[in-house]
Amino acid sequence: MDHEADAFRTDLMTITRFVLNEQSKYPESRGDFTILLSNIVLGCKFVCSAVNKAGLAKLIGLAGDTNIQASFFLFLFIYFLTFFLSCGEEQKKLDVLSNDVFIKALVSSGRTSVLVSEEDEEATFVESSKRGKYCVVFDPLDGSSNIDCGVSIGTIFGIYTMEHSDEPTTKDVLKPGNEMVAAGYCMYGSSCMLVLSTGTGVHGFTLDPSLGEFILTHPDIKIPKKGNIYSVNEGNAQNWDGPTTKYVERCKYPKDGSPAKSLRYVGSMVADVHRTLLYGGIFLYPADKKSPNGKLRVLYEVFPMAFLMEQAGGQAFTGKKRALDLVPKKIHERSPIFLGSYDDVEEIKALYAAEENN
Ligand code: FDP
Repeated sequence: MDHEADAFRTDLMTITRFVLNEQSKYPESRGDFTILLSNIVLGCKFVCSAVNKAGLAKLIGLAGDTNIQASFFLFLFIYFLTFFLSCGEEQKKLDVLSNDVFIKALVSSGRTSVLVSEEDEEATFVESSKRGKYCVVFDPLDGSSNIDCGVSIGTIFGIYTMEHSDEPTTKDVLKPGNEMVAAGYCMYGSSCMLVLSTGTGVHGFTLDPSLGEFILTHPDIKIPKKGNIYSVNEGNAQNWDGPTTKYVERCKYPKDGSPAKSLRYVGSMVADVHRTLLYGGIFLYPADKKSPNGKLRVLYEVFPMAFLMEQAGGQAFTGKKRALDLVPKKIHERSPIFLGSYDDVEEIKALYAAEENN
């Protein structure tokens, strides 16, 4: 009997219900944000489905091209040759497809004016008949070097409000991250999970594929105050500056008698930050001699993740200041980033402060 009741949980908190509940707290709200968000959610579902099918489509497509009358060895030769030749191509297609999906979803929402995507060199200015009061910065498929091996990848987004009704310009998104009204990411992994903050905590929703709905599974996520994992591309260690080198050394050989931290690094920002958010610890992509501004992009990687970290009780630091206080000058600007558990980020902040004092 209980089993049956479980199958009809129409009282579940879906993401739509959640956002409508939030909206009802602001009686003056006209539902614009709810409409925008439902379009972002739709984009995530499309990309999730495309990512899940990517590996399969490649195999089915190739099998369909193969003449089943051909000899077994010829079949194997063509199969593997085409398979390997198509690998890079497939990756590019999924990036471009995801970008198209989000641009279409955002423009058709009728609630956006300026869009900045990692995939497009220039910002997109929405035609006047479809304009709305929001600007969205996003990376449609972050961690793309992980697509072909099926490792978790994701979409990252941040939302700003337009404060005027003049012609939109890039100035509308070249604002400090602390002016964002919402940020989130969707991770396409063993499950599809959307993590969102509208400035009142961080909430995680898992896609139920049978319903096609994101269900609230992780309400009010709080990052542990201190963690025991560090996450960094240690292959760049020879080019790091003093404070980063010292910090990672301390993770491995703590001086206070505490156990060494574990290293976990997927190489997909969404996956690495998601684990950091849930388990605690620190994710770092520091500056190095080759990349003095680090690798990650301010608008659609650093800001949204920093926003989520702070909302979950953690911190995000650039090596010089609070990440959300940066004021970007260019839409694809980069910045070093250290984010995660409050105490862990505090430690790296102290090392940079000590260096500055010397
Ligand atoms: P990718 O190049 O695979 O798209 O900025 C993109 C990003 O992945 C992040 O998702 C990830 O955290 C980082 O780059 C990985 O960079 P490294 O390969 O240099 O470690």
